[in-house]
Amino acid sequence: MKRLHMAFALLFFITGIAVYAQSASVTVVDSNFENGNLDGWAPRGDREEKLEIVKDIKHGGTSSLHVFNRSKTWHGPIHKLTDNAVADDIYSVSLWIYYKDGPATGAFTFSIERSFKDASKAHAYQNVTSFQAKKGEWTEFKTEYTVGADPTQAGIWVYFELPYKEDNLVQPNDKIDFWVDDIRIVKLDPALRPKAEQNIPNLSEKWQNYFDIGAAVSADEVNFSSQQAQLLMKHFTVLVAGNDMKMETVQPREGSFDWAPAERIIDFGEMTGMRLRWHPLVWHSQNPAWLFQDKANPARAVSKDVLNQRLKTYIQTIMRRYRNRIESYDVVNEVLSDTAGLRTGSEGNKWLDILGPEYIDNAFRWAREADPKAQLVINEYGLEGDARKRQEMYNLVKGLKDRKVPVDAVGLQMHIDIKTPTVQQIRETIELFAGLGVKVIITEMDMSIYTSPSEAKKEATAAILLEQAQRYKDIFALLQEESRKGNLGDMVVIWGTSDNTSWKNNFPVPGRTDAPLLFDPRLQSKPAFWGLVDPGKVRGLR
Ligand code: 9MR
Repeated sequence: MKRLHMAFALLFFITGIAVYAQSASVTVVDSNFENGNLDGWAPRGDREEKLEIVKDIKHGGTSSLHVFNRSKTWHGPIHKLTDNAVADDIYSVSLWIYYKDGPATGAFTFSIERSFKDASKAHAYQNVTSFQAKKGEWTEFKTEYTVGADPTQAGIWVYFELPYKEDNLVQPNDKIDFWVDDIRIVKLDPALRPKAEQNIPNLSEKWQNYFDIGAAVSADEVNFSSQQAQLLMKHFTVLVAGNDMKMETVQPREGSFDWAPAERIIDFGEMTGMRLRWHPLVWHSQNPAWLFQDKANPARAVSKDVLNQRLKTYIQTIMRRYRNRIESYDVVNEVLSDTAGLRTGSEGNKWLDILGPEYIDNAFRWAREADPKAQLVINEYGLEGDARKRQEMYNLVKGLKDRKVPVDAVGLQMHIDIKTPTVQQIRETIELFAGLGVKVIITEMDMSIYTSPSEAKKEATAAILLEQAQRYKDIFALLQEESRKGNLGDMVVIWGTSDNTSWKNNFPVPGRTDAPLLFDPRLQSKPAFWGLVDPGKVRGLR
């Protein structure tokens, strides 16, 4: 009997060591503020806001951290995580938050600040996620942050703030005090990181007779050692940047091109044999300020001649550089208004106001001149469900064709939701443009589980994921049919890989998480994925 006990004790001891040795998670921050000091938390920015330990309001124990005297949305507490950021490290974050003035529910944002090995380089800021708290109640908040692959980064800090607003737009509700408590940040054991599944079918292989399937990514995701990269290499055969090919990144100052972020994606694509798209060349959004300003007097708008020159130089610098490497370009993006006609300055489009509608013709002509073989795309959202916008795109493309402007394809972004548009509307849209002798390609597909901004945050339940899978399946069946008819170009691009990377999280509603893609936040295949590769594996799919 005794001996048996000893044997068990020994066994427990050994397994204990094994478990201990395996779990290399490291607690980096463990702040309950019980010992009365700030524990490494500091006010960020201009140090106008203040931090103090208080005892009247607390979550656990006897004290919490009170943040007060805030005057900017970004005033809040900050804490250093490391001086040496290591790509793919995952920090798991949990904390409790409280506020007592302002709206019944309030959004808070969890953000990251990074420094660089080149200490003279400005720090980078990244909003990781937002979350909702209820007035007068302690709310728990949990998230994970994965360190990106940027080889130039150095230190990382975490901070909490309110959703960003320009300083001159700050309202009293943006300046409220808040309290935080029981903050725990753990650097996860690499063994606990999400792993891309290896023994599942390859998405692209399944559709290869019809089209390639692409993904929008960020430069931070294309690190060969990362699981995100495993997912890309296994399932996708086309790559595009979600943001890193936009002009604010590519040409931050006139004549000074920063190719590095886009080229991390391009290099990864070329090394792994993927086809490449560029998004976008001409857009009204995410442009550098200098673009529309007069050089000598930035308070004045740039002249038509100079802006035309800037446009031509931009298009041709990119397309000559990547000739025979990038196959497909969104030459112009979102040129249609949400109400009528072309998008004007009142909807943010300075191109039209300064250059007139011929900027569209010129952009395509300059693009063709720079790379005669590239596929030139006019990219737009919402054509399927909006008959007016669809017809206006038809008229626009017909005009381009009549004037012999070299447009090859209409890009349907397809940021759709779980109910609309109908498969029939998508069919009509594809066939309408095919009738003009241009191809249709799908450029930014995702499928929100919400149908309106007023819908409250909800769990992606099994029933919702099944409904989503059914719709992905039905739409791809249509795409297959349209491909057979010769109406579709040979790329279908999904706007992200796993749900945690989607722009739909926190947009248009801060704190609302969405689930629009084919893989879940832990990189596991969702029913929607199975709907596209092997529907028999999902019970309830028709
Ligand atoms: O996915 C992009 C997101 O990360 C950016 O915050 C957003 C800013 O405008 O742009 C997103 O991508 C857009 C694309 O460039 C054009 N079509 C709509 C996409 C979603 O907004």
